[in-house]
Amino acid sequence: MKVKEIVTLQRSLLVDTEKLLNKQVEMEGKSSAYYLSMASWCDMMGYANAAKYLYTHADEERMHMMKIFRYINEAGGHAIQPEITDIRHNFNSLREVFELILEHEIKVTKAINNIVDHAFSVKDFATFSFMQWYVTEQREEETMSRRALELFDIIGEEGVGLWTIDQELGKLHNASVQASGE
Ligand code: OFO
Repeated sequence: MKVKEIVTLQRSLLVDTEKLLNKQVEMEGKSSAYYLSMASWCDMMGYANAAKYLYTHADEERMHMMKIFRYINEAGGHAIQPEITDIRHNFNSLREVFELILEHEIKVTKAINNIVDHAFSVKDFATFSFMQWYVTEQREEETMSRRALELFDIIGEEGVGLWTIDQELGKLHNASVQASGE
């Protein structure tokens, strides 16, 4: 009997779904590493609140990764610890950091939607239901990233602008921590 057949007899998680979920594990792991690297750059540059925001965000991304990781194994699959490479360490400006975050979050939303679409099409309603948490989370993360980026236009970067933006990022961080603790 071929490996694929054995797998099908012992679980309802399809091989294709497992592959997509493992790809998402990698994406969340990369997000965590990416935000940790950005946090370090912000810290080094003296943007203390932006750093705090990003350290927390990096932890959250690891939590996102682990939720899927455990789900794969609980469903009878094999969660794969991803290779994390090609992480950028230097950035041109604080604004660039937040532009990259929004761009990245939009990519993540597309990947999540793709898994949800796949799960529905193969009638894997357990995975479909499990992924709903991520759908909601991505909506919140995109909104948050957009709010952060808007600060640069609203406040402006001249004079004490960057200092003020960093203060506002601290408030955004506190609001998000409070909301996730509710
Ligand atoms: Fe995992 O939500 Fe951001 O990337």
